[in-house]
Amino acid sequence: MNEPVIYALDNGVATVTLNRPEVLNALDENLLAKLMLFISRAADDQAVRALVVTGAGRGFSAGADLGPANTDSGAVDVGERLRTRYHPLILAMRNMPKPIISAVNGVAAGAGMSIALAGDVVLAGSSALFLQAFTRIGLIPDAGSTYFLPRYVGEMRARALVMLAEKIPAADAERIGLVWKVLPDDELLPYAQQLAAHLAAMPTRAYALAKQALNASLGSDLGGQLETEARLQSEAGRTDDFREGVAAFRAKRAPEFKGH
Ligand code: LHQ
Repeated sequence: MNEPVIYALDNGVATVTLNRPEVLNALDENLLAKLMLFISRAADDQAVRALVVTGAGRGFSAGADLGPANTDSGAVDVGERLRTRYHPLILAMRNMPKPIISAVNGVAAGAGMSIALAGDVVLAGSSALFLQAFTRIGLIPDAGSTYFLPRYVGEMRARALVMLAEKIPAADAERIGLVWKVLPDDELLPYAQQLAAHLAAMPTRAYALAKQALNASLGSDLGGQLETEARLQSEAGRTDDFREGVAAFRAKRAPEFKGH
């Protein structure tokens, strides 16, 4: 049997590939369990300093697997499935103490789109599509989509994305702020890995702390957020990488960051 998720580590970059291409990487129990395992491994492994999340084949992920084992009523309480499988995953991605690049190589639908949006930098291939598929099958957006969408694209666009459930081409996704950059399809993965390699050579601890500050931002008032920045900056100011960054600046040389 094929592995539903492939994990590869190269030079500080972990590439996590969803691997059920015959169903556009639809998310079943097995895939979700493996994905969670690899995300946790990447979080804990000091050798990993940046991640790329992508899909095998022509899709990123078609969202929750709609096969009978996953959706037949009576067999599954969707809310419980979310709590046990999706929420730990989305939280682990947001709290990952290293940068995550989502390389959206094809359709990202439903909870597959939520997973893509949980990355820090979202890249898309030019033929990628984003689809809030949920209401098409009588569900509401989940796995973080109602959190991410208003924050990324604003309230009005979020509502239209959810209610119209149209396929949004990559170029439009970039225009409305769902995507950082669109690449030609065949350049997407090499670019994502190059960008991740760059991030892996940067001050990893500072990224972890910056993510904490950004995670806190939208639920905070200005005074509270300033205090959060000061608290986290105290920690950044004590890292070897901060000392190295300043020393390199003064010596007019390139810094050599260690990640701590
Ligand atoms: C699939 C799927 C799929 C299984 C394509 N499952 N096989 C829900 C429930 C439980 C817990 C938690 O959360 C959720 C939240 C959600 O994620 S709800 C949203 C679920 N996803 C969808 O509703 C999307 C369903 N898929 C589609 O609408 C289309 O497949 C898209 C627009 C993604 C792609 O269309 P096409 O490019 O035309 O491809 P296709 O439809 O021909 O799909 C290719 C194959 O993949 C096909 O199998 P087949 O044997 O006919 O070749 C599909 O049946 C299979 N597939 N999505 N979610």
